[in-house]
Amino acid sequence: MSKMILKTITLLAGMTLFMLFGAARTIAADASPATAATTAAMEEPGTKAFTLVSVEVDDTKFWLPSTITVDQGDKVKLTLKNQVPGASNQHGFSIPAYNIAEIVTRGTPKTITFVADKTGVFPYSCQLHPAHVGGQLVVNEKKGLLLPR
Ligand SMILES: [Cu+2]
Repeated sequence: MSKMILKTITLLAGMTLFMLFGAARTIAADASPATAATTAAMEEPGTKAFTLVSVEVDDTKFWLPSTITVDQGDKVKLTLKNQVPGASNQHGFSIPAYNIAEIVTRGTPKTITFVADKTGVFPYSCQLHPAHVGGQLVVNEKKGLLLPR
């Protein structure tokens, strides 16, 4: 008899937890779009964080997004993900002007940080495969002369 009561209590406790968690998750889901954007942009004062993903579309490999823009002096944090399918599980990511040259293995994101101390437009690409389409890092002067805000 007491076993049955115990089972009932356990079941009720489980249902309560489930309901509480369900409610909490709903609230989190409602709040997340704005929170996620804010977190990405303001992770740390003066830090600009981006996720760059290597993908393949119709037999062509790309690092996306194709342009990232920061201000001179910003600390830049790049999370690099290689999601290109196929036999080769490694692609490169390089910004020669900033002496950056990384190898990114599929399934193992890599995070790099650097200070954007030089202004200008700097190409990024995969140093392992010249045909792999890259993009550009735009570093504006402090006043934002290249792209007004
Ligand atoms: Cu590549």
